[in-house]
Amino acid sequence: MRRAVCPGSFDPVTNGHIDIVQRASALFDEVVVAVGVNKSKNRLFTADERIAMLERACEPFPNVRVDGFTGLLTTFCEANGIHAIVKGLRAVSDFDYELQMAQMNASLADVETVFVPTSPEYSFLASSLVKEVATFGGDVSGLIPGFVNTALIERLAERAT
Ligand code: COD
Repeated sequence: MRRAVCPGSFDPVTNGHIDIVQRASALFDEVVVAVGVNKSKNRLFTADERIAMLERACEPFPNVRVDGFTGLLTTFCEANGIHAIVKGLRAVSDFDYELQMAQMNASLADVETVFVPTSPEYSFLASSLVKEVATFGGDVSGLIPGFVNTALIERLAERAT
């Protein structure tokens, strides 16, 4: 079985993430979307919330499951029999860091990183920008699933009070 992981922070999941997961699901028998849980990082959504949002967003893809992981991604790969990491690439700026991580991961475990180029309509899309625009009242409803937009507006309103 060809199994791959799509790792990320997904704080929150965007249409750009979903596009990469969907395309990975067409290339591999099974895809695990792995949510990195790093307690030292200040996230807008908890790990459980991010996992729940991804599970809902990935419902249309039967060979995709969602999990959380702590520690090294390569440890998660080894524990799950995964030898392929799928990463989305938006721009050259992504490539510099992603290449470094790919080479480090390959030195740690028997894993290959597969880069999937972003679809042009998502090339500017990042969770951090979505949060920033939404914080100042901008409309990001076309960039994230509707239920994520609702959760985002609610969470930002809670934070503002
Ligand atoms: N179009 C295409 N791809 C996109 C888009 C878009 N619009 N937006 C995001 N992506 C891709 C990113 O390029 C990335 O590949 C993936 O989606 C996830 O993005 P994010 O921003 O949600 O997640 P990141 O980049 O913060 O996740 C980083 C990891 C959690 C994967 C990384 O930190 C990690 O592996 N951590 C575990 C600790 C570890 O093993 N460290 C050693 C690394 S060598």
